[in-house]
Amino acid sequence: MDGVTLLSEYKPYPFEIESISMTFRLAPEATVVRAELKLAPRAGRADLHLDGEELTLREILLGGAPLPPGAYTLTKTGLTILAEQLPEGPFTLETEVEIAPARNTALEGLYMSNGLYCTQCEAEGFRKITFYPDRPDVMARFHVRIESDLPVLLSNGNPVGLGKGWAEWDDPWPKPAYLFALVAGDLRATSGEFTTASGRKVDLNIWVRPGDETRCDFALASLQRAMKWDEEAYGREYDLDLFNIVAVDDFNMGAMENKGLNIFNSKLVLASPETATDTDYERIEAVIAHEYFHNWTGNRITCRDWFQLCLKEGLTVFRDQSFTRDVRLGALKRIEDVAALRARQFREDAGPLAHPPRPSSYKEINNFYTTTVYEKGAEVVGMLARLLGPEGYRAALDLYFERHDGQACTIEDWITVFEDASGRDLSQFKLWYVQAGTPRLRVAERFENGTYTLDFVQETPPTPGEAEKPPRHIPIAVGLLGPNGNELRPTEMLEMTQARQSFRFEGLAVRPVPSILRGFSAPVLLERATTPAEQAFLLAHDTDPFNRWEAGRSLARETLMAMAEGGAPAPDYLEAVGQMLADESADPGFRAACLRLPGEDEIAAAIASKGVAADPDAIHAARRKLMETLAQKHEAAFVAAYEGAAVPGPYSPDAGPAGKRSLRLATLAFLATRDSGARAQALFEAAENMTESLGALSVLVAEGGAAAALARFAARWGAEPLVMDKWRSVQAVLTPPEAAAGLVARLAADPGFEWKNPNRFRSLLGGFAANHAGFHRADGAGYALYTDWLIRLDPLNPQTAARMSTAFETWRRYDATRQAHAQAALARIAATPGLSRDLAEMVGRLAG
Ligand code: 0A1
Ligand code: ZN
Repeated sequence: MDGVTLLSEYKPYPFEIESISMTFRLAPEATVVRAELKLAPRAGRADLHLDGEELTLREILLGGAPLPPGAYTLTKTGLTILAEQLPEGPFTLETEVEIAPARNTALEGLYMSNGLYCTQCEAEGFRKITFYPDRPDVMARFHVRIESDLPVLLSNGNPVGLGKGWAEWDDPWPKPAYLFALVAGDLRATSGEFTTASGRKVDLNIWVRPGDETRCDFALASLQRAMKWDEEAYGREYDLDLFNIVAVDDFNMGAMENKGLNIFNSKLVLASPETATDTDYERIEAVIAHEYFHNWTGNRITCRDWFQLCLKEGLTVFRDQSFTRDVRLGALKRIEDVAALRARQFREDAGPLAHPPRPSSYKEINNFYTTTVYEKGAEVVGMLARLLGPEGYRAALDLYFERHDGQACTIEDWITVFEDASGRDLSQFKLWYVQAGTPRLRVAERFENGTYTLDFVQETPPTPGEAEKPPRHIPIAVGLLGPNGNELRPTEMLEMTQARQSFRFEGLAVRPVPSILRGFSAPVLLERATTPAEQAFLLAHDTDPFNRWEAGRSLARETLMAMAEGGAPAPDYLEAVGQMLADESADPGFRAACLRLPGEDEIAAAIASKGVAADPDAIHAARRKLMETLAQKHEAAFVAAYEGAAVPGPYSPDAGPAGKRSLRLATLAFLATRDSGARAQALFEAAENMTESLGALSVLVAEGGAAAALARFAARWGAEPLVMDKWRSVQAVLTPPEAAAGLVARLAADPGFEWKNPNRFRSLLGGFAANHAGFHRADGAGYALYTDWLIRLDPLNPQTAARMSTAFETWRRYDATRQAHAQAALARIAATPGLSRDLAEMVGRLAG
């Protein structure tokens, strides 16, 4: 197939790169990059191929002598020197190229953001900087000299020289090119330090634009917490004298783990109580940790090729999730992670973009930075940890670091480590890595003569390119409860390996209530015929907090599904909500999570999975109706919970106060259906932190009465782009469906809307795609508007355009009219002249 890369065609690179020494002479329109590579053939003679794109070659020297034009070939994708031109032993190759960072709108390679030079090289951006084997299994030592009049000049590793107009950096750790970074600009540091367990003092800096220094303390403290945690939980110490983080305004993703020089989207660094929400704080802490943890899982041990991406990403997400569970409220964090996994990854797995955590082919690797690689990858690591237990898992990880430090590895290497550390055969378990799709796990139960039996059946529906799915190895955590809520059997890890399998529990005096898949022990869809009464019982009594939440969630989901089809809410559910509201013994953040209704997309997915076309308008109306019904039935209890959750005193982003604010805002949304938003208006006016200000504003927008509040918010925050992203986003997500497309079109047409910046674009268009009934409008106006903007963004920033096209991954869930509109939108994108490879691959898969 054209332009397809296959895992099966992997071949080692025939040369070793001992070192690369680079000099950058920075200029916006004509930066000159000189690179000197020291190479040695690995085995036998081979042509030398170096990747390179959009580079103007000015000079090329082999062994110090100019290479005549006939001695090499230059194409759009690289440079090749035939084997016969090369010496038999080690040699040097020098190139000088010219690039134009100011014209780089794709934000890949060396580009400029607000007067700042910065780089993004993962996955294949280094080839836009110089000619080089741009693949992760080629690891080399980098020496970098930067020449520029800008005050701060940074690269990887340790600084080794600094003068007027130049700086030199040396990274002692061999690394793949995707971890290279360079930053130059007028930046200010917030500095701190960390002393490692073995006594190395590390200087820490968070670099930001002048004026933003006041918002860096939390990021710095998060970094220090992450460094400590990695020593305690994984025995991993930092390995350089310096760790730099830089915040940039234009960035396609969240952040990047370049060795010793992490580059962050500014929204994931900058935080103050007035400008950042509790959710922002939690995410900043998690992403700072994530990138830091990559120093070992990604940088010291990297990936052999990009098919192995989940080797570093799944593991590193698992590590950052564990970190957040440890430093905040573990049970609540697990609930948030699972809710996000189901909303995004299960959705991906159920649609045309489904792929395994380790895919076996791709056209554009940037399209595989997916929730399947990241979040499902993390779940798979979590299952390994559950199967081996805490000590077994730690032993396996110790072995992984010991055996593979300094190497570029595969998923096979990783599994072998777990097999060797545990003595278990994990060949069936490996299917989780190489097959797509979410297994469905059906369970029935029997109780006879004191023996309780659970009969499980597993089945994974077909996904693109995979018709047959053999059974998986599934860890199923089960506990049994007695009739009054006491625990009859503590949690036990059942291991299912067959298509059908039964598990018996003996010696029970009464029929138990089972609590199955505790802690979400495997990423599966559990199906069990149960009654609302039993779910309400579990919501009230389960000793596993995750399953408590889960019981309430499925009750709510089933109630909403029934209501969307014209039914009435389940009385058991209405009662259960009253109990949860009044349960002051439960953690406030947990109560908030239990009270919040499932989103409309989740209901649509559940309806569609039964083979029925989802009706976005009916779902929206049902959700609205359920909020009103609950608020009416329990008004006094909502008021009490709202008032009881006030957090007086100075703001702290800690889990305790954040949980209370979350309860306060969850109850506020219900109360707004009774008081026409009066409480929300009052909270908006009194709010002293962004969490409450934005929370109250969101409620007002959803109620359709936010004009004055929106104007006030914009007047206060007009000069703060990151805050205005929130302003745009709440409107795009929450404006009532019939008005949403018109509103988004107006906000997008505002000349002040800087749509070329990915944060701005995502805040508005990404927000709109999350407005379920607004985006999936029956007349196709939502799809058409969105498509216009994707087509406009693609020539400038293909990566972000392609990523955002995933809004169309669910089009088959809806009725024939909506399907036809979605197909027309995809066809219109596909027919656009000059479409990027990124977006072309996506629309091909989406339509397929
Ligand atoms: N490795 C980073 C994410 C990242 C991936 C690709 C990028 O550009 C294409 C940028 C960042 C992480 O996992 O945080
Ligand atoms: Zn990562």
